Amino acid sequence: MFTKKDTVKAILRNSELNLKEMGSAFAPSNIALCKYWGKRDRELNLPINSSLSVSLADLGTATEIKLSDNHFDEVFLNNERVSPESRFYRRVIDFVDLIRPSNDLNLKILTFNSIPTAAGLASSASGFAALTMALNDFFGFKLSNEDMSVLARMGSGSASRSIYNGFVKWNKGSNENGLDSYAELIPTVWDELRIGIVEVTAEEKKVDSRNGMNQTVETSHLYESWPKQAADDLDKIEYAIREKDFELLGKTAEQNACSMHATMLSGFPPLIYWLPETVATIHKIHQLRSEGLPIYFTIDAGPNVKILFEESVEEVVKNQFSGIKIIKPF
Ligand code: 2P0
Repeated sequence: MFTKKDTVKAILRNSELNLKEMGSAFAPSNIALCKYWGKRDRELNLPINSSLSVSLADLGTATEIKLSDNHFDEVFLNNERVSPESRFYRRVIDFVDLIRPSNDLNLKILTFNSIPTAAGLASSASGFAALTMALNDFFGFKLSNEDMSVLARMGSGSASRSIYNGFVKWNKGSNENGLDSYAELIPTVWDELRIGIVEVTAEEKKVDSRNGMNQTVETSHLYESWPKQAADDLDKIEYAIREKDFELLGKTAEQNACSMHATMLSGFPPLIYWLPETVATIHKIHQLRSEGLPIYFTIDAGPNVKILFEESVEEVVKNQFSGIKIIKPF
């Protein structure tokens, strides 16, 4: 079996250590229009299906890395020291341990999130992408985006997509070693596209995505139909992006998200990330759409709703959904 360490060895085989005083990077968060849901390899985070996302511009994670003045690793999140006992610290340092060339290099890692942590807005995606890019910068490895995408993927699957801005496709790959499972940029610019985030709650969810997707794959009979649906949706979304066909993009993304949630509902115990306000927001979107407003939604493994629309209806959307945060991805 191929391990994470084997992957790092393969990626770094031609890289030389060229330590800088400080490494830094910013990575955007991303929202999938065709979702990643289910792993074929849990050690390497290899997905069952390919996925496609759009990055969220300046909403994401900035990371700075330097040598620690102490004989231990230090992690800060939004200027506050993170306890070495916490899950956050462990996940960061386990990842750093994979990549750092020597255990003598104790690091000080400063992480700044411009999104609420664990509010269904994929902070692990931007977090591991920024950490990967900042480590690459600090150690002077000069890795390609594809190589960094492979590394980030091992921290969190969706992080493979947060290496880039804009539309991003994560090819599932077929190789057991996962070296062909990385994300690539789709170089289409869609200036008019907007994403509105309706934050139903900023509370941490009870079942994280990782456990949610594993539980679904193990127990949902509907999951069988998911890989084919995801592949078909991906084709449609790529076509919609190429043709700038907003209706096709919106309705495919909405159906893809609802199908993913259907697989969660049909597992056991049923996994229901939606709250009453989530459902109310969905009904409101459908009502407005039936009145002629071209808006669609997508929802990740959480209760928050992301509304997809174009610039021409921005004012109407703002007035209809109070407190909505509107993002211009391009
Ligand atoms: C996505 N999600 O494509 C899907 C849709 C959530 C729902 O990727 O176990 O945190 O770290 O690989 O990346 C969230 O899953 O899971 C996710 P791991 P991750 O955005």
